Amino acid sequence: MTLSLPELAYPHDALEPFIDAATMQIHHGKHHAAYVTNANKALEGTPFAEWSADDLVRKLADLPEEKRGPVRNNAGGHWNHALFWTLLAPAGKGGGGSPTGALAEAINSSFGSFDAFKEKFAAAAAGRFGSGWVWLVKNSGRLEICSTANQDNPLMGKAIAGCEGQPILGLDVWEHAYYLKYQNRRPDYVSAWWNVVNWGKAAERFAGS
Ligand code: MN3
Repeated sequence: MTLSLPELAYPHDALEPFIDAATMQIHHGKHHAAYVTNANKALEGTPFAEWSADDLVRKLADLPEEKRGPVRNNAGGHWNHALFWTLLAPAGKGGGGSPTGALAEAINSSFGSFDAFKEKFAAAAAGRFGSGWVWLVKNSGRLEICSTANQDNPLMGKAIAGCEGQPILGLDVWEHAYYLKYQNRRPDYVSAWWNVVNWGKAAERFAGS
């Protein structure tokens, strides 16, 4: 089994005007596709080519040293993007609004309110220097916000990624995720992104974590 590029559950223009079609085409069809190709290339002919993306990111330390760098970047990139697409939905059709149920309660009890959570998450996004991701994770039963550099993710563990737990929500803050429409205005991209967050999917991940 090799890694493969997942189909999007919505057309490229479905997230307009918050995330534009050209960004979606390049982000999914070029950037994500390249992580898949490069991860498969790095693993070709090794027993690790049989591993799932989940195993590759969780068990990075078990890989031979010369494979760890390319797998961290490319299987990490694949894992992160595969999750990211599922956490987006067209505004008003599954995207935007606010969380409900157990996830809403957990956000309120961890951060005080949904608005306070959004503020803290946006601050983490603005504060990530260079390329990376911002996460809402469930770590030892608690919700936390943390961020990772490059294509690291919280499943890689604190020692590797500086952030750990089960990702409930993830936001790509690489420039390729927003530059065509927002140029250097990362905070505007983050504000727009709230309109297309698939809270139903995040709630499912929370319930299953
Ligand atoms: Mn990206």
